[in-house]
Amino acid sequence: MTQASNVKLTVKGMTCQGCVNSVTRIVKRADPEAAVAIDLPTGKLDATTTASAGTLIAAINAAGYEARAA
Ligand SMILES: [Cu+2]
Repeated sequence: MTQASNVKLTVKGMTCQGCVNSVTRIVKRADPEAAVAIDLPTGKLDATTTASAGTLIAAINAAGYEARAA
């Protein structure tokens, strides 16, 4: 069993609450139990999750956003 850890990312390309919802869904697809907080103005994503930062970055970028380690 993988221990949940805190993953902080910066996500570019989110322009509205719909984008925030989309990115939140992407994280929850990788880990349904994830706790996700996203600040739209700064693009800061803070997740407590068993998914790795690399997994989340790849999934978010595949959806057309630009994620990187914060
Ligand atoms: Cu949007």
